[in-house]
Amino acid sequence: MEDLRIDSDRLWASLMEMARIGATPAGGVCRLALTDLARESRDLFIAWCEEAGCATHFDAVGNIFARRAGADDARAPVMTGSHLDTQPTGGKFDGAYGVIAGLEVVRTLNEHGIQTVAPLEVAVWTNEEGCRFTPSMAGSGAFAGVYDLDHVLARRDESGVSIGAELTRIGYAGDARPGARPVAAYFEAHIEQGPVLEAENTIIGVVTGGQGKRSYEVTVSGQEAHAGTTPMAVRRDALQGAVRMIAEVDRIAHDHAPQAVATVGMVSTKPNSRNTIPGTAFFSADMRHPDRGILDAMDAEFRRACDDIARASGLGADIVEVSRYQPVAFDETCIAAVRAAAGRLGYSHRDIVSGAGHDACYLARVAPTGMIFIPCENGVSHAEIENATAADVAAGCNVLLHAMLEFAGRH
Ligand code: HGY
Ligand code: MN
Ligand code: MN
Repeated sequence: MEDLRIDSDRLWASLMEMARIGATPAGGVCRLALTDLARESRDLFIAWCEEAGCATHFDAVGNIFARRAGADDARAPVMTGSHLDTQPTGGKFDGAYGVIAGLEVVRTLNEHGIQTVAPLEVAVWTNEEGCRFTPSMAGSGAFAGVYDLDHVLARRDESGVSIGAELTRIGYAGDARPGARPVAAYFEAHIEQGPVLEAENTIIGVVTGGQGKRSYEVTVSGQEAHAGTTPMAVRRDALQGAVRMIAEVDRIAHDHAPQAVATVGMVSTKPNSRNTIPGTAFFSADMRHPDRGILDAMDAEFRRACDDIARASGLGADIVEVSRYQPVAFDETCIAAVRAAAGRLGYSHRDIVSGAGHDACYLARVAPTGMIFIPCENGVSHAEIENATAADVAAGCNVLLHAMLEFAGRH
């Protein structure tokens, strides 16, 4: 078994074929959750898995599970997977790599006639990115009991369309309630999406856990008025208030350097007219830190800053926290299996905490969980230039194969 390896060319070819669904002229992928492109990618994945002899099903939030029977099929499955939805300016690897790597594990075991004792499952989690619908990681969150099924189905995008309606429209509204079944272990392969592995010329990240995140939507309310006739002293300009609050988001992260990060990715105003003072402004805020206490302190500072600015400017500030998760530690036995597999396979490796959120962060609540990172070019992700090498893609998949085999056993 030690010399068992995946087929790198087959893995790369399937990754590139999947990347054609939603391909952008700049070389990226735009495949938002539950769109027609998402359906196309889901259909392709299911076709590949059924060609590989898997039984497939999907649950009530559209999480897909491709199951390869084990010799003792009554056992809880050893699971892997990730997501197929992308950011608007997404790349070929974020999410899709973990899904296709799981399929390649199945294909490799088929090719070598190897049956595992426990069954294997490859999962595709719904709405991991959280850009079309909030919250992010909604599918894995429903599976792990973080979110109630009805809460997820009722979430709406900016046009008012709900997750439930889109699942029905694209044919992925399953019957099975998410979760409520045992998982022996979960492993997820993913690009690091940051600069550490590449900077250290290291192939495998042995992920020990993930940092915490708090995600907000802020609505600042003032008063529309004429841009030409309203004296500065009497204005209640919602956008000017939002600008000062947004500056505080950045300051708070810098005050908690070097580990804190904070991002304002969405800004809009109403009526959004060049000669009317904005009566309403909206912005998102995303704050993260590996330490729970510091993340809570950042939250308190952010809320206080918004309230102080609103009061000083005669504005209203409504802060809605759309999602949060605490820093998570992965399972020691899964971490050890990843580290040992990387070592046996001769890959340079190092422990690392994930800066990004992943479905694994929620699976860790219901199953022993580990992750495998590989480098990405210049540490860039959530961008059309996102890139990884075929060699690193194959290395991560080989580690995934051997870590899963350690838990599933060979018949
Ligand atoms: O936001 C995240 O960390 C993930 O990429 N959805
Ligand atoms: Mn991802
Ligand atoms: Mn992502």
